Parts: sequence; structure tokens; C-alpha cells
Amino acid sequence: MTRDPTALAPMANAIRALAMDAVQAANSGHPGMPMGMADVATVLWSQFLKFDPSAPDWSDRDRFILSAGHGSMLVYALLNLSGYASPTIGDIRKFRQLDSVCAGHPENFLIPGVECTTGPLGQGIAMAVGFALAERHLNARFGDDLVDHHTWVIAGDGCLMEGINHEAVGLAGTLGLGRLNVLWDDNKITIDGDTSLSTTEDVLGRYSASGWHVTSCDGHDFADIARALAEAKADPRPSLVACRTVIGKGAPNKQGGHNVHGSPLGADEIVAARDYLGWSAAPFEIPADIAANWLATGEAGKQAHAAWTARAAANPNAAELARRMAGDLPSTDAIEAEFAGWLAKSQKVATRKSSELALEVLTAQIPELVGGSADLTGSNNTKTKSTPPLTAQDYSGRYVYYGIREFGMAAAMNGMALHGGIIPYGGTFLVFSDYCRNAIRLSALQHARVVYVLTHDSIGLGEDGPTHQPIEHVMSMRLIPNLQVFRPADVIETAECWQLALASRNTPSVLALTRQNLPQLRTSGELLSAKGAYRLVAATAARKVVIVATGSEVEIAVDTAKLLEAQGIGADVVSMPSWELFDAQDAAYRADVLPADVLRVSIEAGVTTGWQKYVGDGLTIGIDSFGASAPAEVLYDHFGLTAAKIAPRILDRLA
Ligand SMILES: Cc1ncc(C[n+]2csc(CCOP(=O)(O)OP(=O)(O)O)c2C)c(N)n1
Ligand SMILES: [Mg+2]
Repeated sequence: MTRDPTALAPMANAIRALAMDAVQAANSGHPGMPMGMADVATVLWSQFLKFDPSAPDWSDRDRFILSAGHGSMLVYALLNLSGYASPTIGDIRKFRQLDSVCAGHPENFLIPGVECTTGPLGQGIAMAVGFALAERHLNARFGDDLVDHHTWVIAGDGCLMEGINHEAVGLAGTLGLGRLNVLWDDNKITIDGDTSLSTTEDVLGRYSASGWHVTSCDGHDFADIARALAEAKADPRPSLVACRTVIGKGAPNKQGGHNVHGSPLGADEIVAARDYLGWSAAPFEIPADIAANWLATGEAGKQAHAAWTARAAANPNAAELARRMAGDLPSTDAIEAEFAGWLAKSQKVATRKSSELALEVLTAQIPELVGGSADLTGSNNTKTKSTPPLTAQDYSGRYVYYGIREFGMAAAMNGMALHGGIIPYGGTFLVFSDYCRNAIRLSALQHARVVYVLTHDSIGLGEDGPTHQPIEHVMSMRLIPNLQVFRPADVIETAECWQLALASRNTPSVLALTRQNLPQLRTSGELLSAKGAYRLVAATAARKVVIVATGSEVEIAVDTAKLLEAQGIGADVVSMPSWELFDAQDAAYRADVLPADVLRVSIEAGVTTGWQKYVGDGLTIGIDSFGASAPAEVLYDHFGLTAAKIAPRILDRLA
């Protein structure tokens, strides 16, 4: 533990030097934030943060989240200086270049010590809420001996201005997440200039009103920083520490101005900064005594890790915690046996209800499933008997009442998934996926196993009308890389899609589910949804048509095929619960399911753009306008989505 200011100042200057030199070498990047927060970060890492650089995956480490991701050089410098294997000085020299792990913004999949990907402002702090919640939940289950850590966040003015910040602050306050400590880089500067251009908010007052502990410090006074951080750590409420700082501190002619936010200092200013800071070392060189002081910051954490390892060795629950943290599922035999029994049942239920039935089985067998909804529990069907409420009074619960905070919920779920030990799922209406879209995108980018239960997935929701009826949503979700979008057609496919979602360690999933009841179409077959699409009904007469459909429209496809067969036209029906999984099949399978030598027709109650990929110049039947307010059956007829209206169109095309 280093408290000597004469040692701390050069340590902080090492961060400044690396930041300004790396940004200069890249001729791109953000020196202002790392230089401004160097002093605060040095105190945090040398006196408070619990970490073992030799074990970046140690489950009981404190989590450090750089919400102000544009200041990525700060975390790269901290990890390198404190002795993590990655990034190396070579990586830092190649900051922002293709072959360096030091990407423009910190990416969790490139460097083990980077807990989450940040850059989209506000989401780091919102993910931190999930990290802090995961810690309390696992602590309630496994006890202080195994789970006892803090979540530390550095956030900027931008993070605190973004709307998602309000959701995160409200959630953390309500859940009493006292181990969440946010260090605000209160430099009163954003890209456009002084913060007074755009805000007059009493930030501390807002946090305080939301149940947070708030305090301030001089972000360039080591003793005052340590005082504030100790206060934050001790307070049982989540804490916000306003650290008054000067952006670009150390660049004598540029500090304090908005131009230092996101541009290299330039050769002359770097010379001036070296002089001002008394930093004579060459670029990317750290004097030995300063390097040694930095390496010493990991010592306390190494000892804490060793003590933890000894406790874990004697703890009968340690193996279960290790399983969960590794992301391995428990045995799924009982789940598979239960679902196999459903084939003979013929249940006619909405897929949102099917999802609830599946979740009853899954949550009973998989204790790491933690559910929730953004105030639509009864509509999303996300609550089960095995998931009692997770509250400030009882963190052992498994159901989070997120409130009307879709974006905050999605980001918190990312945080929980990335913390490890939890597989989060959460619900809202599919149409409101737009409210949390960037967090869904970050689930995919970060390889986070999060399951989005998005119900009311089409005009089939009926009377609530066009504001609530998704049209472009399923298709636009399919545009996000590394996101599995499932639209199951019945109770069997819904159970299969849940199984596939949970088995996908590094991929988030969306389940698009109906409000309206659907017949059970499948009575045989095992995990057919794993192929993404499969032949549900084979043509009886000579095959002239293949109809491919998803979700609630598979029933319509089956009825349409019957009308065609009655006229001697052979028609296959293909159910396609997942584009992504189908695209992953080999060419022979894909050609067999969707042969090019017959008329191919798609039916989906949403935009038709995109279906051409599977049906070529065949028919794409869908809805390319907003919906309307009416009962579901009336709307399906109005928009031409009935067998009686589709069959003649197909016959026309064949004629
Ligand atoms: C959601 C989002 N909107 C906009 C941006 C672009 N952007 C990056 S940094 C920044 C200004 C942030 O100001 P502040 O947090 O005060 O950072 P500082 O300038 O103090 O380093 C903006 C607008 C972003 N990264 N994310
Ligand atoms: Mg700022």
C-alpha cells in the first residue's frame, strides 16, 4: 500500500506519460481523460482496488470499470504498470492499431483485466450496477468467505448525462448496492466545451435523492482522494465521488480546455508536459523505481488471493461457485426428459406462456438463472416459482423488478453475465427493444450470455395498436452480429430455443414470443430448432412450393399448404426459428430444406426486406407498413396474412 505522495505523484505521471505518448504515436485518441484522472486512478489502484495481476480471472477480485471508455489509455496504462501480462509495452506502442489488444476503446474480449467493453457513454456505469448486483447475489448464496468484493467505476460527465444513467442510479439506489462506488471525473468539460453549455444539473443532489451516498474531493490531492474513497467504501449505500479534476492535467498549455479531450497533444506540447511534470524518461520507458512502486500495488491483492484460495480449499461450496463462474451448465438430463414428454401433450398456448412453462423447468434445475422484467412481469411471463424477488433485503432472490428501465435492465444484465456466476434473462415488449438496442448490441459484441424475452412480437398483440406492434424489429435484430434471434412456432420450439440460448456461452439470444395462442405443431423430433430451419411438413403431391415461416406464421403456412395440396399442388412447410443457426448449416442441408427449383414463399408478420435471401424472386409475404388497432384476427385478415388470402397469391404465381 503506497500512501507517500512523493511516490504517488511520479506513479501518476507514468500514466500521463504513457497516455500522451501512445496517443501521439497513434496520432489519434484521448489524452485528456487519462491525464486528468491519473491521480485518482493511482490512489484507487495503490490503496483500494483488490486485484492480483497474475490471476485476472480470480472470481473475488474487485471489478474496475472504465465507463468513460474513450480514456482507454488509462486502463491500458494501469494494467501494464501494475504487472498484468497484457497489455505489454509493445501493445501500448501500437495503441489503436490492428494488431494491438489496445483498441481504441477497451474491449473485454481482448484483455482479461478489461471487465467490459466501454465507449458508449453511460453503459459502463449501468453495467457496473449488474456487476455489483451479481456480487451481492453470489455473496448471499456462497458467503463472505468466497464472495466479498467491490465494484469501482470511473465515469465522466458524459456517462452521468446520458439517460441510461438515470435508470442505473435509480436501480442501484433501490437495490442498495453499497459496494458500487462511482468516481466521477468532474472536469466540467465535454467535447463541445464547458459543461455549462448543456447542463445545470445538481448531479450530487440527484444521486443523493436516489438513495446514494455522495461526497467530493480534489482529484489532484492524494490525501483528499484517499479520504473520499475510504468514505465511499465504508458507506452502506452506493457512492458517488465527485473528483474535481483538470482535463489533460500536466499539459501546461492545453490542460483545462476541451481540445485536449480527443486530440494528440502534439510534439511541442509533449515536450512542455515532460518539462512541467519533471518527466525525463523516453517515450514508453518507465524509470525503474517508479515501475517497482507500480508493481508493488499488486502485492496486497496477491496475498488476499492466496488467503481466498486457502478458504476456498476448505469450503464445500467452492466447487459449485467455480462451476458457475466457468459458465458450465449443471446436468440438463432432467430438463431434456421433461421437454421430451411435451411432444405427446398437444398444448395450445401463446409462446410467451410456453416460455414460462419452459422457464419453470429451467429455473428449477439451473440455479444461476436470474430473471426479471422491465415492469411487464405478467405480460412477459418471466417469473417462476423458483425465482423469488431479489431485493435490498434479500439478495438471494432470483427475480429483479427492474422497473420501467429497459436500457438499464439490459445493461445490468450484461454486467451480471460478465461478472460471471449468473445467466440473466429479462423481459419487455419486443417493440421496446429499441429502447435497449445498444445494450443488446453490446451483449453481442462482448460475447455475453444474456437472454432477452421479448414478447408481443407482432400485430398479433392486437388492440394496443401500431405503437406496440413490432414491424421491423425481428428483422433489425437479425442484423446484429453474434446475436441469436429465435422466433419459435409452438411450445416445443420454444423449449428448444431456450435450451439453445442457454447452451450458447458466448452469444446472447433474443426470444421473440407471441401474445396470442398457437397450436402445437410439433409432435416428434429432437431439438430440430438447432438446425435453424427444418421441414415441418413434407409435400404430399408433387412439390411445387416451399413455404418458409417463423413463429405465429408457421400455423398459417401449414394451413396454406393444406389449401394448395387440396388443389394438387405439393407444398413443403419449413419452420425457421433461427436464421443464424440455419445459415451455419452446410450447403447441402440448406439446399435440401430450401430447394432453388421450386417456388419459395416466406411468411412473417413483419418487414419483408431480407427474406429474398431465402426465397430469391419468390413471394415474400409480410407487413411493410405500421400495424393498426384491432383484434388480432381482424388484423391478420386486414394485412393479408391468412391461408385464404395467401393461397390464391401462390396459385397466381404458379399459373
Ligand atoms: C452514447 C455516446 N454518445 C456520444 C459519444 C461520443 N463521445 C465520446 S466522449 C464524449 C464526451 C464525453 O465527455 P466527458 O464524459 O466529460 O469526457 P471528457 O471530455 O471529460 O474526457 C462524447 C460525446 C459516445 N462515446 N457515446
Ligand atoms: Mg468531462
